[in-house]
Amino acid sequence: MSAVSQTKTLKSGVTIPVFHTDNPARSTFTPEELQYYRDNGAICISGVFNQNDLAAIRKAADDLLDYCRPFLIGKPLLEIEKGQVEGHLVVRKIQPVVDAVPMLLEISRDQRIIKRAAALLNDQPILFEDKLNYKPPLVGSDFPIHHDWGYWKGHDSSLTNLLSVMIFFDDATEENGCMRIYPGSHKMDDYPLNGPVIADGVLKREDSLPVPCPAGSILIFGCHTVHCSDPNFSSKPRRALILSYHEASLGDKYDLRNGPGRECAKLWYAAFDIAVAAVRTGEAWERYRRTDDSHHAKWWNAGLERGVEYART
Ligand SMILES: O=C(O)CCC(=O)C(=O)O
Ligand SMILES: [Fe+2]
Repeated sequence: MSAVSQTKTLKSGVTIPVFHTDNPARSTFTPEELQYYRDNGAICISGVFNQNDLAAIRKAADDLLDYCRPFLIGKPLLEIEKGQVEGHLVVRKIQPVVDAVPMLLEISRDQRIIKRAAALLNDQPILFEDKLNYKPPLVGSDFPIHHDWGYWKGHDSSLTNLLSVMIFFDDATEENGCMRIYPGSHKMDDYPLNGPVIADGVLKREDSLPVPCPAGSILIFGCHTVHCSDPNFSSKPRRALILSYHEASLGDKYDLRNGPGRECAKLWYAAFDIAVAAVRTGEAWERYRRTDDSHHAKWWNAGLERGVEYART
């Protein structure tokens, strides 16, 4: 069954429900939930992941950080926060993630997600994008006013009906930078863009609705739904995994979105490790340098050089 477990009334009088499920395995929507999604372009359902699931997802998020260590500016997969904590670089976001940690691939195929995404896409969902936003304490930065379609539309004109499932494994509150959405924005004609984001002055930040989501909940939103989030100056993390899907009828577009970056990251990471080991054991690292002038060689050599530099500091 489903019931609204939390409401919040803003000054404007708009109410944001968080629908709660006490039967996560059912993975379908009530007519009320479906209507809410169609009207607003986003819906939050709490109680989808239990405490055991959350422990496993938190471990996967830590494993992913370990996979990406050491944190370096310019390293593939990583976005680093501008602010540092006690002189250390802090990870803002990692993308893509399912290659690196098997548990994250499993979640992207979890029936609690897949069945709900299928119900809203009217087709089987195929993974298109996967990222983990760490929104770390004290220095977690904001996200600009945008819809994800602004980032995706250049790939393929058939990609018009994607949705994202955001899995919260920390409580997301107004204090630690919860998502903020513009209800109904998915029904608007094209907003003027500046690059991938909505152009300055078109929408006001204060008109967005904060959507606090408790750990274990999912926020589903369409690729045309405008959203943003505030910085995290609090002492608590606001981590979330965001999985985006398109309809199976389009084929598989994962490589269109991730292919080149994924290949380059694999080469860079492998070369980095080889160079670090070579420098530390006194082996001549230069023998690993590639001399062809291919795109792959460029990424391989960049990883090698960064590894040498890192091992020597
Ligand atoms: O994590 C957030 O607060 C927003 C993330 C987002 O909108 C994105 O990564 O496209
Ligand atoms: Fe987004």
